[in-house]
Amino acid sequence: MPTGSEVVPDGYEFVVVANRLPVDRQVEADGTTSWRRSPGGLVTALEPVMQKADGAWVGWSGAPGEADAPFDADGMRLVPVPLSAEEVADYYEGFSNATLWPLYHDVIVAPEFHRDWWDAYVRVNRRFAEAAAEQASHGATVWVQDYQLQLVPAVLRGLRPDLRIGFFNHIPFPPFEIFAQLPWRRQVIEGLLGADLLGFQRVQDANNFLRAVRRTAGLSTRGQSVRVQDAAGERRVRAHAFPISIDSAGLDAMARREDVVRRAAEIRAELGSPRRIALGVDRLDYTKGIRHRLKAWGELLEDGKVTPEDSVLVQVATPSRERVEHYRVLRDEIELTVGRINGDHSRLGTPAVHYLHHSYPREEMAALFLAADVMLVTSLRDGMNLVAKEYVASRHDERGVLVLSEFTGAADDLPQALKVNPHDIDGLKETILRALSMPDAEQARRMRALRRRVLDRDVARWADSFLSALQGPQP
Ligand code: GDG
Repeated sequence: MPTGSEVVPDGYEFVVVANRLPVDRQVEADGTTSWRRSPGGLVTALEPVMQKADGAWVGWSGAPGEADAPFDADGMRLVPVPLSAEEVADYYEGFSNATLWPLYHDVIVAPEFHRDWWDAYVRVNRRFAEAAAEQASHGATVWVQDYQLQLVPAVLRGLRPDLRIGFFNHIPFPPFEIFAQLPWRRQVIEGLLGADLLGFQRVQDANNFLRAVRRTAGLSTRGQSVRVQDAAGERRVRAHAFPISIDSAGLDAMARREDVVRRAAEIRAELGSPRRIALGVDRLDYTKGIRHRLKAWGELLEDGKVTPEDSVLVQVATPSRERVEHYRVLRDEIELTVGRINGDHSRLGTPAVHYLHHSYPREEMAALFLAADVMLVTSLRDGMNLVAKEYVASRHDERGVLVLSEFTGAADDLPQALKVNPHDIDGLKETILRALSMPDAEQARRMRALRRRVLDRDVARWADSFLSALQGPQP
């Protein structure tokens, strides 16, 4: 795939800056390097824009050490940014995933504040900004992604005042009372204010950000915008909600494929149809409420409201951030709980819970969605939750019930789902029972309405609306 490292003299008109490149670096047995496309909603959404606009993507390869030279793939320029092993530990696993991630998710676990992690975050953000500044043509649009890179907008503006800079936060932005704990809150706000447009998942997140601007930077806001003064003069920065979505048509088409439909029937048969299947699909993360879901399911078995003969819970828990302590502890807790539930309730050949700590191909995920009677999304806090939208996009048969936590961004977008407060275990149990026994006609009515929304508001529309707000005339 790589085609050399020649520098394009004029630079690129559209530059995405994200922690990760949309490819994974593979080292082959003979020591050579190859790149494998890592499929994800973001790259699917941005690929057409990239190809049309002459685009570059700046990001880390996922492996520590020296960075490879920039190369071209799938119609875009990929620009690897190097991270040393220590920077991976301090900037990525440390400040991003053990400070910001818990802080921005309602402190479900306690965030850790370490000055050397912060120093690494500052250093690495500067490096990403410098790499973007080198790639962008005069007046280019640069779109910075997510919480790992909140300082990039201001550094980039300092280096290249000619650019149009956007930032999108994929995770929640916390209420000021929580954000205020961050020892470097002012620097983070100033970093973000380097952008022209800040995108958030929910209106609430944009409002939390604007309040943090007032409280931390002492600036006054007007509606959804704030005036800032910097070296280049006075600018207006806007903060709005742009709820992200998925490649709905792509997933709908995949779920209609004959092999996927056949595989879904196979899964149902393997699990002992007509058993009802409840499904959870999450990265193994404490924000996803997997323990709450297991608690509710365990109690339903305990109460005899579900039995392993009539229902089964399938929990896919994709391995995630396994070098971060809280994630190791969570995995142990979940596996202990699953073991207990199965020990207490399973029958030979009929487990009460299927727990799968793997990552699966997209086709298998689509087949699982299509096979599941009930989808359980019980996050304690979630920026959006794409799994909820993927379940809906897969259900061309207009069957299945989505149980959805109120604490997800998706809850604002999917009003016909059955809403739950995952902390209310009794409420969660009742809702699961209601979902398991919902009549076909009601399932169809709800699913039809959900599908209209998910198919209409897809990820391409999300990218278009953000980029037209960013590139349009500045108010
Ligand atoms: C962050 C925010 C926001 C999971 N297991 C497998 C697999 N997946 C895919 C899902 C889905 C994606 O990973 C997970 O997306 P989520 O939105 O559910 O959650 P986060 O990873 O926490 O994402 C979140 C998102 O950013 C986008 O802005 O919605 O709130 O936290 O697409 O299907 N895919 C495959 N195999 C697996 O085993 N192929």
